[in-house]
Amino acid sequence: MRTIDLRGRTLSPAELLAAVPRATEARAAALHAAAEIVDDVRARGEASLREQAERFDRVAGHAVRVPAAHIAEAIDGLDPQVRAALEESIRRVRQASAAQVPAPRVTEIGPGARVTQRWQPVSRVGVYVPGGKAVYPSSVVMNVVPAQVAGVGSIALASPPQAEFDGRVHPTILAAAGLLGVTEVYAMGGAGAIGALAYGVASLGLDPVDVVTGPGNNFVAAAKRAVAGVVGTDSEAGATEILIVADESGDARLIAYDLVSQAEHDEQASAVLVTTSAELAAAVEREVAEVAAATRHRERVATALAGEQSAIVLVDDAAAAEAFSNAYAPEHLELHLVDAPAAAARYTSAGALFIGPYAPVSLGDYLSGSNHVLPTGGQARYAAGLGAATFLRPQQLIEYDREALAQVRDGIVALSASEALPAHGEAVVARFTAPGGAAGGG
Ligand code: HSO
Ligand code: ZN
Repeated sequence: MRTIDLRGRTLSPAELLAAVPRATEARAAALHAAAEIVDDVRARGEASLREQAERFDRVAGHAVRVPAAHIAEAIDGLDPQVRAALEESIRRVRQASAAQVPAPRVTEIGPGARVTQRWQPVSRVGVYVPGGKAVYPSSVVMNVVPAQVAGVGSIALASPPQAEFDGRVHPTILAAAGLLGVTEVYAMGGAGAIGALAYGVASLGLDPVDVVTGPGNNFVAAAKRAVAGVVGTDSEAGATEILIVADESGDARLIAYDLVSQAEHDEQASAVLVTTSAELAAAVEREVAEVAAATRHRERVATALAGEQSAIVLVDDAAAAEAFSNAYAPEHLELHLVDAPAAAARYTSAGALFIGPYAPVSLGDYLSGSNHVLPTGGQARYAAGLGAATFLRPQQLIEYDREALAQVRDGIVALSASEALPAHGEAVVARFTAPGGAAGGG
C-alpha cells in the first residue's frame, strides 16, 4: 500500500478526495448499453430476457419463473451451519430494522387543526441479487428483511440463471429467499432484470414493482438509473470501501485484517487507513503485506491494495483525520481510537460506522443486525444505506374543522390573490357562503 503524508498540509475537501481517488470503471458506456437493454425488455419482454440469458449467462431454455420445487430443494440442500447463521442474521436484521419504522406523528397546529405524518409502505418491491463474481446470500437477507419489516406486501426477487446449476438461480440464493418466505423468484440477471422488474413481463406473470433495490455491477447500477422515474431505487452500492481511522492505540494486526477483508471483494475495492501515528502506519504496512500474502484471494486483494484507491494516510491530528473522513464519505468507517464512541459524533459522513476494536466490518456484513447495503463512491454525503425507510413513504394527513379553516380563510384568499389564482381562495370562501354546502351544518 502506498503511504501519503499529509502532515503539515491543509487541504480542501476536494483536494483530499483527489489525494485518494476512487477506482473508476467506464460508467458512460454502461449507461448507454444498459438503457438499450432496458428498452428492449420493455418492448419484447420474455424473448429479450431469454436472448440475454444466452448471451450473458450462456443459459438457454431455462425456467425464468422459478418453480416452488427448486426453492424447496435448495433449502433441503443447505448446509445446516449456514442455515443457522442465515436464520440468526435474519433475526438480528429484523430486530434492528423494526426500530427504523417510525410511528405516525400527530401535530396539533391549533384547536381543530391537525397534521399527521404517517409512513406508508410501497406495495411491491423488486430485489436484485447479483450472481456473477459475487454470490451473496447475506445480501438476500439485507434486501428482503427491511422490506418485509416496512410492511411491503409483495416482493419479487431476481438473480441471474447459472450455467453451472442447469440455468437455475444459485442454490444458496434460492435457499435464503426460501427461508424468508419469498416465493416469487426469477432467473434473470443484469440490466435486463432491472428492466423486467420496473416494467413487468406479462408472459411470466411478473407485475411491475414500485421500488427496485439491490447491489450489482456497473450495468445493474446503470439500469437502475435508466428506470429511475418509473420506479424508486436505492442508492448505488458499488465496489466496497473501508476507511479506518486509528490513533496510537490501534492494533496494527487487526487493522490489517480488516483492510484485507474488504479488499477481497473486488479489484476495485478501496482500503484506506488514516492515522496520526507514524509508528502505526509503518506497522500496518508490514502486517498488511503478511496478511494479504496468506489469504485465499491474494491476487484480487493485492490488486485492490496496490490501486491508487487504497492508501495509508498520515495526518497531523484528530481534526485532520475527521476532515479527511468526512470529505471521503466512506461506505464503511472503522474507528480505532482511544475514545471511539465520543469521536463518532464528529464523523458525520459514512454509510455505517464501526466503533472500537470489536466491531469489524465483517460483523456488519453478516451478523450485527445492521444492513450491509450501503452507499459507496462518496454517496454517503447525501444518501443512506438500505433500511425500512427505503420502502416507506412519509405521507401527510390534513384534518381541519370549520372553525380552524375559518381562522385561515382570509390568509388563503390573500395568498391566492397574490398568485393570481383566485379560484383557490373561492374554494375556501364557498364553504362559508354556499347554500346547502358544508357550511349549512355549521
Ligand atoms: N461488504 C459488502 C457486503 C458483503 N460482504 C456481503 C460479504 N458479503 C458490501 O458492504
Ligand atoms: Zn464484505
